[in-house]
Amino acid sequence: MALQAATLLPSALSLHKEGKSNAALKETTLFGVSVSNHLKADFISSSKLSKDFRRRSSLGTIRAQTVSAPEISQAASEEKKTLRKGNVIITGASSGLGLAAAKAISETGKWHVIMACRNFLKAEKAAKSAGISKENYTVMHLDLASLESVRQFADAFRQSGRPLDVLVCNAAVYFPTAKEPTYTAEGFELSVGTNHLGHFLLSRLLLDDLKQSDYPQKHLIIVGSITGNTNTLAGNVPPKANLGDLRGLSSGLTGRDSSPMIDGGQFDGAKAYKDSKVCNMLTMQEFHRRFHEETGISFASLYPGCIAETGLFREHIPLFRLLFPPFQKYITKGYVSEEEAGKRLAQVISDPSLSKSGVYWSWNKNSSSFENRLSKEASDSEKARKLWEISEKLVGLA
Ligand code: LMG
Ligand code: NDP
Ligand code: PMR
Repeated sequence: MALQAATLLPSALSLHKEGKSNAALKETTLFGVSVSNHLKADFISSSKLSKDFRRRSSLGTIRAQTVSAPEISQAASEEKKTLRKGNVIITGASSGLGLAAAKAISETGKWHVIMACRNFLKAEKAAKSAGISKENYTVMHLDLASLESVRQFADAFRQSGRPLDVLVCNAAVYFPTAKEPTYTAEGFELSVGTNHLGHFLLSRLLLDDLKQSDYPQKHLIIVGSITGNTNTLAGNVPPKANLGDLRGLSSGLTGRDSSPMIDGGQFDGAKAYKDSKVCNMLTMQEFHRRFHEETGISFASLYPGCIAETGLFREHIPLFRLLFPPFQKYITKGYVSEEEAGKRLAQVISDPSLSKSGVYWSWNKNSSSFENRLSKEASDSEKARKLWEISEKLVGLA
């Protein structure tokens, strides 16, 4: 792999088509940037922002509670109507991007976060240590590697009586060093089973709830990634994503009498993850085509930047975990902190200027969002339709 990656580099440099993306590896910035400047910048970015946020959100609460004069009480109740807290479910909010987004969005004071997590205790602890106020979050159990658990979660959420305004499919697993596949409760290869099939069922089950929302922001967000997009340098680091003709998926990804890989090939953990991200981006677009006009729900995906220190890399070799962050910071310049990535996802959740449907959002070096282009495969509508139909069968919806 090291050799493959190294030999890829010279040709890969000219592959960059990300336009303004912060993910871009530019020849000019590769060797020309002073490392010390970057080190300074990194040290300056502190937790100041979270303190500012907290101050703002507590002010918001006080203002809402102190309105008492009769002439303004009607206005206040009008305001209350429009200002009810939004409810957002974030899967995998117990670490990394999901936790950072939960923190960022709850600190606005305008959202209640349902942290949908497989490890209840870990999620509670994570919320506490991130400083998310009790009244701004609820932890609910969800194990995406079990379709039964997904169904139970959807039922339990409905029984809670909360309206649903935004669903964020964020959780993921990545097994870069696994020699053999592992499986979900229903026997699907674990990365595609969790990252795609679990989320596919969850989104389908909760679509009606989203539809009924009267909130200004009404979104289904599915986190994608640059590594699933072969129109980028990062997407060309082998093994590359490729769903082929979906023959492995059609056979159920069981690895027994059929392949555990979507394209029907040999098991490769890194490829399975990248394939699952392509599924995430295709699914978002298929949702958009089928349901945007009818429901008014906005469907979006995003690449928040390379968050090189999250739990996603927990299964990677220690050397990778050591070198990957500086590599992304100083060489590719694609690095973002969990805090910054969390703010980006929070933007897609609540910023009206990012409410366009069917979009794959990315951010440039100045942290400005833009509508990015997906690779040929990740925007293939015929493949998206086929993926949808096969996935429906696998999760028991058809
Ligand atoms: C594989 O491991 C798994 O084995 C496989 O199962 C699969 O999971 C796959 O795609 C997933 O990954 C990957 C393994 C080897 O990765 C690593 O162990 C580390 C890779 C990360 C980065 C490489 C680090 C390079 C050195 C960085 C130092 C950083 C510090 C900079 C800042 C200094 C501050 C003081 O695979 C690799 O990918 C390794 C490839 C090694 C080549 C590295 C070159 C990258 C540099 C890019 C610049 C290029 C310029 C070259 C030209 C020089 C000419 C003068
Ligand atoms: P983390 O590992 O930090 O977070 C992943 C989360 O998913 C964890 O909370 C984890 O739970 C949860 N999870 C895993 N399996 C399940 C399951 N079966 N049921 C419920 N929850 C589960 O990684 P990141 O924050 O990096 O990843 C978040 C998203 O961002 C992913 O979709 C990833 O593909 C995407 N992404 C990440 C990038 C990066 O550079 N890190 C770049 C581009 C996209 P637990 O805490 O219990 O392990
Ligand atoms: Mg990649 C612009 C260059 C760029 C960016 C933005 C990423 C993001 N990566 C880039 C370039 C390179 N990477 C290059 C040149 C190499 C060869 C040295 C390289 C290697 C590499 C590895 C081994 N990169 C990786 C790995 C992983 O194991 C990660 C992965 O593919 O997980 C599926 C990864 C990533 N690089 C990224 C991002 C965002 C990842 C994390 C994967 C994801 O969340 O989708």
